[in-house]
Amino acid sequence: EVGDEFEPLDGEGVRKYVGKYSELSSRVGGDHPNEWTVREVGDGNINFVYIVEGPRGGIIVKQSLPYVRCVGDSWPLTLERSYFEVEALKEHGRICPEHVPEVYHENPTMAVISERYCEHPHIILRKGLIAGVVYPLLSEHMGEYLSRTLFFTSLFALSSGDHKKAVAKYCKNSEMCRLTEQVVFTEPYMNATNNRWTSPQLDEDALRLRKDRRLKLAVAELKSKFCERAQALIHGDLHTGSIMVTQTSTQVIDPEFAFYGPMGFDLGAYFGNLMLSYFSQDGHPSSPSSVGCPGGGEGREGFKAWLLQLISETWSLFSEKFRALWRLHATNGHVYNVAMFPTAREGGDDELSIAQEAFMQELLEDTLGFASAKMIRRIVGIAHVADFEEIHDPDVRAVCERRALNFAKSLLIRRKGISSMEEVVQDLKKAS
Ligand code: ADP
Ligand code: SR1
Ligand code: MG
Ligand code: MG
Ligand code: MG
Repeated sequence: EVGDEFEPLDGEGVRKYVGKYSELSSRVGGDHPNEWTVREVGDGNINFVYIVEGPRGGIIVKQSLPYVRCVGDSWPLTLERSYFEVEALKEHGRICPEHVPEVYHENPTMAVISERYCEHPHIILRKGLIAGVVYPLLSEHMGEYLSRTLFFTSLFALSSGDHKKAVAKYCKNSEMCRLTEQVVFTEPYMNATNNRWTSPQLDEDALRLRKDRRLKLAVAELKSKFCERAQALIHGDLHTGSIMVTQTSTQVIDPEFAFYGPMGFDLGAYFGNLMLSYFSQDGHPSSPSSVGCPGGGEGREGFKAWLLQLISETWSLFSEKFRALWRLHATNGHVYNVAMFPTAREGGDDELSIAQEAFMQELLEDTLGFASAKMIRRIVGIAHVADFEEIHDPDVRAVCERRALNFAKSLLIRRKGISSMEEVVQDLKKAS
C-alpha cells in the first residue's frame, strides 16, 4: 500500500497518494484522481514539491528523499527533516497563523507533508525582488513574523522547564544543523571541493578569504554561537526563497532546518538576503515594475532605495514589536522578569527599557554577523542565489558579487561597533 513504508514518489505516485487520504482528496475535489493536474515545482536545493489541483482547489505535497536534491545521492540526508519541518510549521503557525501556511497532513514514514498551496499570484520573494517588484506590506508582515515566532518560543514566554523540553526535542535535528555548520561557517573559509565562485574574476577574492585571520576568527565566534545558543525556535533557513508573497500576503515556508538556535540567525538570514538582492540590482535590467518606487527615484535606483527603506523599516518594526511583547508579558519572562527589571519605580529608571536596549544591541550585532556569513557563503560556497546567478554576463556578475563580498567581510569585522540598522543602510548606500 502506498504510504505505509518509505518509497520515493513521482507525479503519478503523488496522485495515488493524495487519492488515498480523504483529508487531502477532499480539498482537491472531483470524482476521480485522474481529473487532477499534478506538477512538480520544486526549485529549492533539497526536496521535491508538487502542486495537486482539482475542481475544489490545490494543495502542496512535499516529499524529502534521503539525499540533497541539488547534489544527488552522493550527499545522503536524513528523512527526519520532514518531521521537524512539520513540527516547526505547526508551532510557528500557532504563534503567527497569518504568515505560515496551514499543515493538512504529515507522514514521517514517507517523509511527506501536505500544506496550503500559496496560490497565484503568490511568488517566491527572491523572484519578486529580481523583477523589481515593491511589496508595501512586507516590512510589517516580516516584523510581525520574526517578533512573534522568536519571542514566543524563547524564555521571554516559556518556563525554564518547557524551554528545555523544546530544546531537547529539536536537538535531534542535528544533521540539518551540521549541514549549515559545514556550508555556511566552514567550507567558504577553506579549500573545499563544494565551493565555487565566478571564476576567474573572483579567484583572488576567494583565496583571500581563506587567509584572512580576523575574518576566520569572527566566523568561528558566530559558528560557536550557532551551535551553542539555544535561544528560540528558529526557522533555520530564512532566505528570500523561503518566503512567498503577493501585494497583500506574506507566507513563510520550508522550516526543515528548524532548531533552538540564536535569534540573530533567522534575522541575519533575512537581512543578509535583502542585502544580496540590493547588491545584485545593478546587474539586472530596469523593468516596468520597478518604476516610481516609494523609496524615491525611477527604475533600479528607485528600487534600491526601496530595498534600503525595507531593511531599516523591518528592523524598526521587528524591534518595536518585540519590545512591546516583552513589556506586555514582563511578568512571564524567566530571565527579564518585571520583578527584577521594574517598568518604573518612583523617581527611578524604567529598568525594563535599559534591559531592552542592551538586549537589542547584542541582537543587532548577532544579526549583522550572521547576515555577513550568509552573504559570503552564497558567493563563494556551494549554494548560490538566483539574484546573482541570473546576471548572465560573468564580468557584470563578478562586479556585483565583489561589492557584496567586500561589504559582508567588513560588516562581519565591524559588527560590534554598530549601534543601529540605519548606520548599516548608510554604509550600503556608499557601497553600491
Ligand atoms: P526545498 O526544501 O527544496 O527548498 P521548498 O519548500 O522551498 O523546498 O519549496 C520549493 C518550491 O516549491 C518553492 O520555491 C515554491 O516555488 C514551491 N512551494 C513550496 N511550498 C509552497 C506552498 N506552500 N505554496 C506554493 N508553492 C510552494
Ligand atoms: C547543500 S547546501 C543547500 C542549501 O540549501 C538550503 O536551502 C540551505 O540554505 C542549504 O544551506
Ligand atoms: Mg526552500
Ligand atoms: Mg496561515
Ligand atoms: Mg528546504
